[in-house]
Order: sequence, then C-alpha cells, then structure tokens
Amino acid sequence: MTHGRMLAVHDISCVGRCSLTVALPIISSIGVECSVLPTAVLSTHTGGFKGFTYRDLTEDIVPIQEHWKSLGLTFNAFYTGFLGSFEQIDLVKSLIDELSDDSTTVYVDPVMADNGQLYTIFDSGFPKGMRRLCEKADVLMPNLTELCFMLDLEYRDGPYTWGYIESVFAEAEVFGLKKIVITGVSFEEGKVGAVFKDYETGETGQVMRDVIEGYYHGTGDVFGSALVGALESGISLRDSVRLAVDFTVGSIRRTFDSGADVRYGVDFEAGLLEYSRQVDALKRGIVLEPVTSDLQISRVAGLAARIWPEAFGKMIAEGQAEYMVDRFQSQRAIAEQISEGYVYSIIRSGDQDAGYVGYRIEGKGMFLSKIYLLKEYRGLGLSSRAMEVLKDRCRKEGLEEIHLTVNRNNRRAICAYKAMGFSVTGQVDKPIGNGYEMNDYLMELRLRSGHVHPDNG
Ligand code: PXL
Repeated sequence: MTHGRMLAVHDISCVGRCSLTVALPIISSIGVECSVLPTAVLSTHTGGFKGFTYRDLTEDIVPIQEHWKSLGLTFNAFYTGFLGSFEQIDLVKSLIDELSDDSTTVYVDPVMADNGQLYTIFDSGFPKGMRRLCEKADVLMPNLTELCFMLDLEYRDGPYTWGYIESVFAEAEVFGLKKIVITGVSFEEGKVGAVFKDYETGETGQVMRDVIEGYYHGTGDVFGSALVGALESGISLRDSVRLAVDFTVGSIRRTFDSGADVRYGVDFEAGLLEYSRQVDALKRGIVLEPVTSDLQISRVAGLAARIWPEAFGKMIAEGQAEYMVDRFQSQRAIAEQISEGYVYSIIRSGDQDAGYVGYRIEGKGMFLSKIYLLKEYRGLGLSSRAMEVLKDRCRKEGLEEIHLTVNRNNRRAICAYKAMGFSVTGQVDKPIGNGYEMNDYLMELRLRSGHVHPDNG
C-alpha cells in the first residue's frame, strides 16, 4: 500500500476513453498522485475508427527516464498498459528497474488482444516479448486471450470450468507473480467476470455479473485502473476485484442504457464519485461509536429517516416505513429504548456516519434489533464487519447466540445474514398498529466460545 507517486505507462488515445484518459481520472479520484509516460499518441484508439493517426513515442522514453533519474525520482507503483512498439517492452522493463525502490509495486496489463484475437497493430511475436515485461509484474491483469497467447495455450470461448481456470493459474506461475486477476472469464452462459489468485496466500476467487450485450471499448482499462486504485489503497484483493468489476459493469450499463456510440468508450465518469467513496470506506474500515448523548440519538434518528423508507420500499405497505420510523426510531422512541437497556452505536466509516446498530442483551443471547446502512455504504461488507465487532462483544460477555428478526420479503438481507452464519429458526407476524403488520423471520447465529482477540471490540 502506498500514498506515493504512481507512474501510468499507456498510450494517449485522444478520443475514445481508454488508456491514459481513463487511468488518470480513476487513479486521481482515490487520492493517489498519478504521473504519466505516454507510449504513443493516437487521434483515437484503434478499435472501430478508421484513419486514426499514430505517433510512436519510443524515442522519448530513454531521455524522459534520464531526466527523472537526474531528479532522483522513484515511483511507488507502475501501472503499464498499451505499449507503442515492440522495442518499448524492454525499454519499459529497464525504466522500471531504474526508477523503483524496495517498496515499489508493478502492475502490468499486457494490453494486446481480446476475444481470441491480437489487436491488428501487433504482430504474432508481440506476446512472447510481453512475457518478459510480465516477469517484472507483482500483479498481472490480463484478459484470458492475452494470457493464452503469452502461455502458448489454445484460446477457446467459455464457459470454462473452475478446474480449467486453476490450470491456467498454475501455468501463469512461471511469471513469478504475487497476484493475478484474469478478466473475460465465464463459467455459465449469460455471466461474465473476473477470477483472481493470490500466489502468496493461495486465496482464489471469482466475481461474476450478468452479461450486457455488445462489445465495449476501453473496459479493460476502466477495470485495470479501478483495480490498481483499490489495491494501492490497501484494500484486499477480493474487495478490489469486486469494486473494479462493479465499477466497470456500472459504466457499461449506463452506456448501454443511453444508446451511446460504443466506440467512444464507456460512461465511467458518472460512477467515479461512488467508486472513490467505496474505496475510502473499505480503506478506513468501520468503528462503532456508542450512542449516549441527545445529539448522537438525533443522528441515529436522522439515519433511520433516510434509510428505512428507501430500504423497505416496496417490501411493506405504503406509508408503513414512515409510520415505523415515527413509532420506533424517533428521537423520543430511541431515548426510551436506551433507558430500557437497548444499546445503540453509529457505524462510522472514516469521518462519515454510514449506518447504525441497536441491540439488547437478553439472558444468554443478544437480540440484534437494528443493523442498517445508508444505500451508498451497502455491498461493501461493512455490515459483516459490524457483525464481527458485535460477535466479539458477545463472546466477551459469555453470550451464546445472536438473534434477530428480518422482513420475509427482504431477500438481500436474509442472504447476507445466512452468509454471516445465521439460520432461520421461526417466523413472527406482529400487528404494530394503524392496520400495519410486521411479517418477519426469526434468525439465529450460534456463537462458539473461542479465543477473544484482545484488540477487538
Ligand atoms: O483499451 C485498450 C487499447 C488501448 N490503447 C489503444 C487501443 C486499445 C484497444 O483497442 O487501440 C490505442
């Protein structure tokens, strides 16, 4: 993890959102300084426009490197992509050697092919050369076509089996990588995404999403930049891949919905703010702030008023969310619950209120009455982190289980609780006045009494 200077080594395609015009804004958005080494200047990228201009900047690389060397510059990270000529492979390799220090991370996207085809401007010897640069990489992020070309494997269209992907991970060990993320992988019709392996820990995983019809330019660069930005922020490989996939899919979705000419790249700009917020939230983790003062209670009430109507939406009767907020989560109601033994905590992400929890100890268990996040903080694993803090509290107090109720229509929450280890133990239908009824499942998580880490909770 670094907060230092990164060098992005890609072409400038002046029009058509790829390479540097994508990498710069995405990496800047997470607060990392991004310097550039343009490998070529093109009027547009090469995919889909006729008559593009192409100025190869190979000759500029050594003088630029010499100047930086004279300034005593080193980079904390390199992110290489589209190279302007075959000679640049070795030039970029030695530039990395010359301008690195012990903590430098090298990210390589061996941009040269897609869908089983080399880009037209590269000849068949290019992948062999690109292998040499990949051997410098700590993190490699090829698509499957590029990897097959470099490893001399026959490329075939998906869907693939996990066993096949594991064999590709094994083949790619020759590069001596720390991590690999392969894009353009599908295990079933209609789904596509990325797979990853951390060679140091052995962790592997996949992030799959629905296919959106069509071919979209520059998505490899959107994905790669978002991945590099997240990893450089110290976020885990799994979360970084998920953020990068979702940012890319969101950009494609907006482009598809707008019917824009896909040669001009995808609409990543509208997703930048959310991406940088999510990176920030994951980077900082969460803290549970105990609610004791009137001011803190009013912050919880404010969060509830924002979260409940949106979160319950169509799951419950019209007006019911507002009624429930007024009845159960008004300033007065919360103060009363606290006086009766409920404990509220605000979930803080960085310097922001992200949501809140509310619980009460009942005998040998914890009744988790509330666990809510604002929309923009959902899907980041923050509620699992809050649950981990609560579990530690329970263990410290010698409690044996956590139980909760959840609306039976709230499939997303039910799935999330199941993933955290809860199971359904019953159901309750409870009239709450004004003709409204709560229709909930009862869910429970049994806690194994284990070692309690002294730093937690
Ligand atoms: O996004 C990959 C890329 C980068 N740079 C140039 C390209 C392409 C893909 O076609 O043509 C110039």
